[in-house]
Amino acid sequence: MPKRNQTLGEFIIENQADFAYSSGELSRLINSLRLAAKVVNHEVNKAGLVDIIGGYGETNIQGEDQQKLDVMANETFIQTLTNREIVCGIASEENDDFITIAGCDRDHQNKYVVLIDPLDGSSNIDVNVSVGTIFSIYRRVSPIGTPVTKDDFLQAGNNQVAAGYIIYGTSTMLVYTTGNGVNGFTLNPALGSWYLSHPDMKIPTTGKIYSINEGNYVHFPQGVKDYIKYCQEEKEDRPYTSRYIGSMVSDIHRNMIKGGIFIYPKSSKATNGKLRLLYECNPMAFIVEQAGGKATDGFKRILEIKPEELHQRVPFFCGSTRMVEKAEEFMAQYGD
Ligand code: P6P
Repeated sequence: MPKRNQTLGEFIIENQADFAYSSGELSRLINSLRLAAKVVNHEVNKAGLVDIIGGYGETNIQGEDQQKLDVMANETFIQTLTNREIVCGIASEENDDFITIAGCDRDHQNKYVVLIDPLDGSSNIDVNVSVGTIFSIYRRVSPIGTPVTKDDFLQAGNNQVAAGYIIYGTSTMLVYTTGNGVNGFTLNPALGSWYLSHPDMKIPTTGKIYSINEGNYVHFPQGVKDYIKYCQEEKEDRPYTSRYIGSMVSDIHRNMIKGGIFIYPKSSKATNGKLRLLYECNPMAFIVEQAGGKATDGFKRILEIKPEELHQRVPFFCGSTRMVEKAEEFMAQYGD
């Protein structure tokens, strides 16, 4: 049973047996992510003081303007994971293709691949709103000691061995699962240590918060429009409260604690929605399901979707089970 205020290091050692197949590699992998998170946290928190805020002058494969912190975070996580020689491949929102770690085709026996959104919500950076990092970890499916292949990354979300997010907010938290529940650790920046502040996190089965960008209302499927009106009705348990930060990690973290639903649906402007399956929806879905919640594309479970492309997008309905089920009822009336 997790002990409140245990450090992350103590927690990992105590729960080593929980890491499926792990010969300590997964523990070392989580440890390297927490080191990178501290570096990124330091940069994010001082961004206002140095010339690191603002555009990097280039765009990523998503066609989004890369923010300087995006690039810094991406380089930090990739370098830390590479230096520690724990993984054999990395895929990132900021990189067009996956990265093969040198040596994984001969020297070392590394068996994990990591998929990462190094700084989610980066459009909020310049306005000082919380942003986050999201990571997803799989065992490779190609033979150990050979170069990684795209199939190592295009695995359904229910194959994940671990997933987590870091939220750089009023405090910095690392929230992750290895398939045995969800635990949240808060960074004490003075000591550089992470403390177990949210043991065994469970999302409320229902809630009163809905998170969706209603600016796109006219472009939504009818089922989404009907659900939004349902949330706004004057009834015994409604209207709900609308909260939308524009940083998925922040919106979902709030809903994890208070209960709620986050929806980024498809629309006539974005026929598969905006969020990426591999390094945004799958890890968040794994975490929310492990906390007792639900995550679908409005119809089917996110973790059962077989990926076709590294950067593919999916519609995303995620949060308190009862709320996701109610939204799905409206979606089912129209079938798309
Ligand atoms: P919109 C941030 O860019 C992000 O990927 C998610 O973190 C966030 O939920 C979404 O996009 C916001 O998108 O179109 O509502 O601004």
